[in-house]
Amino acid sequence: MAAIEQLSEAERADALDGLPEWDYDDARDAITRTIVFTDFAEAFGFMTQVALLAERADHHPEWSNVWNRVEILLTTHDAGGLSERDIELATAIDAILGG
Ligand code: HBI
Repeated sequence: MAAIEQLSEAERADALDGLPEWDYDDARDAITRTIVFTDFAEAFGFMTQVALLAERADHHPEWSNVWNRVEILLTTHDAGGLSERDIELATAIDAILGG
């Protein structure tokens, strides 16, 4: 599989335009999103769906869960920062949440 490239600043700006729910973490060159669900069952159900996506994509989030709250950080370790894989996973996550 070809090496995955870190996005340039221009590519990143374009990509983030399409991901208004996500914040940019400059220190990690990553994107983050926090979602608050009704309860733990809702939160964990969401995490289960994302886990299956991540396995299929072979691209995994850095995330934490406290009861009904899920905090997600996406970056590409192999690229040393944000890559197209993160944009694709964030887009798929937004689709699970209904845009
Ligand atoms: N997930 N976020 C993230 N970043 C990676 O670089 C990454 C991954 N999941 C799997 C993975 N890399 C492996 O496929 C490679 O390290 C071989």
